[in-house]
Amino acid sequence: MNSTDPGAAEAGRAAYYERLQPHHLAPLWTRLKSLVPLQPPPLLAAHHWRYGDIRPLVLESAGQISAKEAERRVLILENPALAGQSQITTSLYAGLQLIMPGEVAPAHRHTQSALRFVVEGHGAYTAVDGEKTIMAPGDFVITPSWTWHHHGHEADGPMVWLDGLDIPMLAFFNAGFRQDHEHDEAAITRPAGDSLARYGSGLMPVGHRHGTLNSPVFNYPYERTREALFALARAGAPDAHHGHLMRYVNPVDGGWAMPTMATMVRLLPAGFATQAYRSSDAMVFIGVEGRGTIALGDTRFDLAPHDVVVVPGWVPYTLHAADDWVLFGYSDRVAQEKLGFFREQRL
Ligand code: 1HN
Repeated sequence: MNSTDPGAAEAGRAAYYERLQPHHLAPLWTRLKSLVPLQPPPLLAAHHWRYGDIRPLVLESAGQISAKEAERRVLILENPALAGQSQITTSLYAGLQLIMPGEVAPAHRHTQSALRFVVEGHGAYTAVDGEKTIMAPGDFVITPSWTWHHHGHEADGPMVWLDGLDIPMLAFFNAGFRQDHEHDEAAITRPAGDSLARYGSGLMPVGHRHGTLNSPVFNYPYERTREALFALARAGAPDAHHGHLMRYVNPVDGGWAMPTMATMVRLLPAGFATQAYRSSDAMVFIGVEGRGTIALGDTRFDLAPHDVVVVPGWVPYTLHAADDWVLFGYSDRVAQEKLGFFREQRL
């Protein structure tokens, strides 16, 4: 090969690469810069689901299939850049689940963890690991990995909640397992409110030995969350980049409530606008109360309550509250932190 002739060198390399293929070998040097990018490439689209637009379609699903037949009657919120992949971000899943009076979504368990954020309705319950909790709008409920869970609805009217799961994360590790319970309803072994009394009241049983990375509290009622947020707003100024931002906490160790999904809620007082912020975790937001705007570059999403927005990681965004605005969010931040590569920047 003539090393001074670039054309010949190129042809020589191409032939060499072809001879590598049957041996299942590949040259790193053609790929290194994309394998190890300077910063996260734009794999996700930012997107806004207006609840007012999609609610009729969610309710219509009740006429299409029962909760029992569906197992979980859910419309998946798919990132437009990941169509067909059942993902809202590269690591997370989101969906809107509907349960109607008298229905049961049968018991199963899986290694994927789930969170619920209640959107509308009253009287439905979820049972997790032997305890039922009646859910109300704004409640944040967790279903830890490998815990039996089913849902039921013994009151009236449709009930809708947002499901967040770490499905793509488990798929990445190829560590997904599921087991279907032999009965539609798993046994209830503890009274409603038991875990909140034991672990969610600033108290804990002496000698409690905790065997999981999840919070032992599995329903964080909105009534309490709201009271805390508004008390904070009365007590002091909001953070310039976040507003009054709080995370749901595991009372055992003070960490996040779940090991794979970070969950947080914030209040932005009416008229307040944040400074730009970015972080390496893509965020899924859902409006709770009031209205506000999420702005990324030239894109502005005006959020009504129950609207869902996904913001890709490392894209600067600002929040602007039209009213006193409560916003729930989840991301894979907790996993990124534990693995040591989470980044954030206040701009
Ligand atoms: C699941 O078990 C639930 O328990 C919701 O409500 C959504 C999406 C994929 C796989 C399992 C639930 C799910 C899910």
